[in-house]
Amino acid sequence: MERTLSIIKPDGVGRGLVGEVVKRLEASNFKIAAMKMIYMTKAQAQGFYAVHRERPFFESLTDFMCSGPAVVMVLEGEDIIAKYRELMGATNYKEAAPGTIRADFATDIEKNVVHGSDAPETAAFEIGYFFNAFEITG
Ligand code: IDP
Ligand code: MG
Repeated sequence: MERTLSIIKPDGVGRGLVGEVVKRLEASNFKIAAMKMIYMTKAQAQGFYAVHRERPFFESLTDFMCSGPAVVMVLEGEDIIAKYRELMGATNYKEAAPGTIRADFATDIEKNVVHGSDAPETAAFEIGYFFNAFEITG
């Protein structure tokens, strides 16, 4: 049993893709254990993406993440980290497999609609960053 953090990024929310993404999660039988809409501050985005602070795209990425509301979710299930990353597709939508969320909807390597944790340790940090235990229905 594993948990992962999913974010529908501001481009996804702004373009009206919340329903589409949630539909794909449910069609894959992924359990949504928590969900809410947030509007990140710059400091919150910088803390969330702290691992990328030395990367050239950090400033632009953190501006993007606080450019509008986002939907954060906790997904739960066996091997859910890998399964959700497969449903999302590669970071660069041009390299994402056909039928994945990013291949179908991303417009840019940065504006790629969704986020998903990449390992159990990062998932634990990312879930705790946005949710307290009472908000996760399990
Ligand atoms: P991931 O979201 O697939 O895990 P990461 O390498 O962790 O990809 O990068 C985090 C986010 O930073 C990406 O989802 C994307 O929005 C943005 N990003 C990654 N690489 C680049 C880049 O080369 N240019 C601009 N933005 C990037
Ligand atoms: Mg990542």
